[in-house]
Amino acid sequence: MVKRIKIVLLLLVLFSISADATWWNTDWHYRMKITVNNATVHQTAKLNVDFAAEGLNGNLDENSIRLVKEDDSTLVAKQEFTDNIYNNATDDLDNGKGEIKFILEDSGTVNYYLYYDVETKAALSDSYVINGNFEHSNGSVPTDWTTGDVDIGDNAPNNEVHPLEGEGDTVTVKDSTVANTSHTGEAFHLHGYRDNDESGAKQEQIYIEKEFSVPASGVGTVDYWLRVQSFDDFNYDYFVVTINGEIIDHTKLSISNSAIEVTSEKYGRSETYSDTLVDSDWTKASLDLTDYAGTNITFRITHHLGTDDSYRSWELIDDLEWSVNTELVLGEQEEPPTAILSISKSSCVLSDLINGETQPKRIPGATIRYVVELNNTGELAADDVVLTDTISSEFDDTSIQNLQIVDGACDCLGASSASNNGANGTGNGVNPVKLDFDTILAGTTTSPTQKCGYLEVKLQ
Ligand SMILES: [Ca+2]
Ligand SMILES: [Ca+2]
Ligand SMILES: [Ca+2]
Repeated sequence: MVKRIKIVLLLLVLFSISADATWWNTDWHYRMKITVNNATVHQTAKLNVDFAAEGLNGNLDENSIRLVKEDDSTLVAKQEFTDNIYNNATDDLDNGKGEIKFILEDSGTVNYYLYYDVETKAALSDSYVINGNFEHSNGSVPTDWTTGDVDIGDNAPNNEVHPLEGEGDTVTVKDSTVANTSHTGEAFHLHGYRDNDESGAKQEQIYIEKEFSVPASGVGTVDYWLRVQSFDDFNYDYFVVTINGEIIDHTKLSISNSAIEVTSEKYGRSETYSDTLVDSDWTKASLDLTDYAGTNITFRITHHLGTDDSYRSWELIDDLEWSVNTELVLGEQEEPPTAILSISKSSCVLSDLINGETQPKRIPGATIRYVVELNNTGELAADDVVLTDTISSEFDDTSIQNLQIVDGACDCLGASSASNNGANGTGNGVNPVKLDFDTILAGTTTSPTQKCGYLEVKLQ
């Protein structure tokens, strides 16, 4: 009599997916490739990204953004995402778009990867930011800039990032209402004497400087936005730009603003000093960097004050950038590769008590071999694969034995009995059975990576 067997398939596969070289970090769920054309090392790559428009569902976590080199493993050393700037204008926070900037580390036509997520990630450390726009400052301290002063008297000058806590869009100085807003974004730098009178009878200097490397070619310009707010004129209080300590020719800064007088040596308020504030509004300075190609420079803006006790002057600075490369092409949003496992289970009769191994039948006491084949057709390896199967009551589960895992496809009748189940698997006579497949490497649809699990059990 052949007993009809019901096979209970309660297959539970537990596994984790391991990363490989095609995805920088599988904790991140999205990326886009950025191709940079005509790149030169040390240029500033700049592009605006609207993540929702690129297909992101959900709220972008601004802290998750990472620029990774083409090797898909190295973080770009200088990179930032500025949420409140988009297309060179102030943009809302937390709206899934903003400006990407990073310093190029390769020349030619090169790829980078922009990784991002909707899940919360830790922010990159301050050491990565460029902060020409002051949006990445640490409170009032302009991160990645250096500030200093010379021959300062008793009264403290301004030399910090604004707006400070509690400051509004305007402040009152000497009965004048004065704009206190950035060029773009929220933050700007202010140096000079705004909040205090000058110290008197000194040659005070208050500076801010930034060091950077000028590319060897594709040099372009260094640009910054400035706003002179001053009661004192050019002959007493003025601004001097130096590179590596040498005064530049200021007429080459291309400053075009009727409130500002520029000579080769300096710039400042054009109108003579008075009790009426002159505010130049935001104006752009731009200097060709060709003379500094391939060198590291220190770019310093110093406010000199022939100090008095009442005619204050100060300057706002924002949005410094240099050697900008905008020849960036954004690829499509990609999601990480995964392991794709498929399972098939079958059985064969090895022997029975009457016929032995010759044409054995599924009768009580027969030894049945079960085989479970796992195929990985995905681009990632599956790690720690453990398959759990409950042997039904038609079987004598105390007879479970010969659990083994073999590379390749299953061969139910051809395999030899053996035991090699892994450390996370079960032993003889244990039900449910756990087969420890360990790692199943990445495969393809046409050439899957296969492993076969075997076990033997007797019918009741
Ligand atoms: Ca934004
Ligand atoms: Ca700013
Ligand atoms: Ca003055």
